[in-house]
Amino acid sequence: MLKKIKKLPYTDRLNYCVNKTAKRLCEIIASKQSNLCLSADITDSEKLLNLVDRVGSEICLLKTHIDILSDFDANFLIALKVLAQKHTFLIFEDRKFADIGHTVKQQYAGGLYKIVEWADISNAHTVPGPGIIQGLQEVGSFKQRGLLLLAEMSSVGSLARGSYTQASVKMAEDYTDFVMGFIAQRQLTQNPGLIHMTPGVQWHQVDDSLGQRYILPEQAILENGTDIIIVGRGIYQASDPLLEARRYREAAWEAYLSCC
Ligand code: 5BU
Repeated sequence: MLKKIKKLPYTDRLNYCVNKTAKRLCEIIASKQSNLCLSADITDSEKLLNLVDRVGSEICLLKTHIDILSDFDANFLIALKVLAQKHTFLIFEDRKFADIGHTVKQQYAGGLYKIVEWADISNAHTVPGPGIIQGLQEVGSFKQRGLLLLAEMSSVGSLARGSYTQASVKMAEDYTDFVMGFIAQRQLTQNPGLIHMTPGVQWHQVDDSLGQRYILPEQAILENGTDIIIVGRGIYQASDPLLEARRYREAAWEAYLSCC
């Protein structure tokens, strides 16, 4: 017998979000009826933009790995922003910052990618301690960005578990003006203002050959209590990515509604 986790509708949850990007994300989720994030791990910018234009109607959030693009230039970001406006989704750069505050501040604001300029959301490991949040916040809060903490990972043998995960939750609760939630495999806090996003979601596979471990969309939301599913290969490797994105969106949305 499935034990369902109780949730508030996103239209109510946004009232609990301290972070502005979290509020905006809740609004988009509610209006598009989509708690689906596409992980667009494509290395060619034109192909990536075509994919995003095709499935943009189905997603609330687009997750990028900007450093895997083989032909990155600033025009790509302009085109991506145009698509984000056209389809109304936010952009999440899955940068996984992991250094001391002083260094991550420079990585967030500068370098080739200037992530803070265009990514509404980014994420950080908690292994360095709260200084990583403070460093990123010095750059990000000025632009009202949101940060997700990596409290758990989807991969086999991940060390982000137990007391590490609990300490990450405590860190988030200490910085709710900038930290908007978690990357995790399940709900970690009852605080409705913090959003849980779960990667490693797919219907057709249980794992890949490099340690990725998949769960089903329904399992992620109904059993584990997450808020947003992150799907990559399950969508962009499908023969019809739009149809597949729509199926993931509908499944994740129905699952969430049934918890409300
Ligand atoms: P997939 O194709 O759906 O397996 O892609 C998953 C994406 O989520 C990929 O970009 C990973 O880098 C990302 N990811 C993950 O799979 N597991 C994690 O714990 C974290 C990120 Br954090």
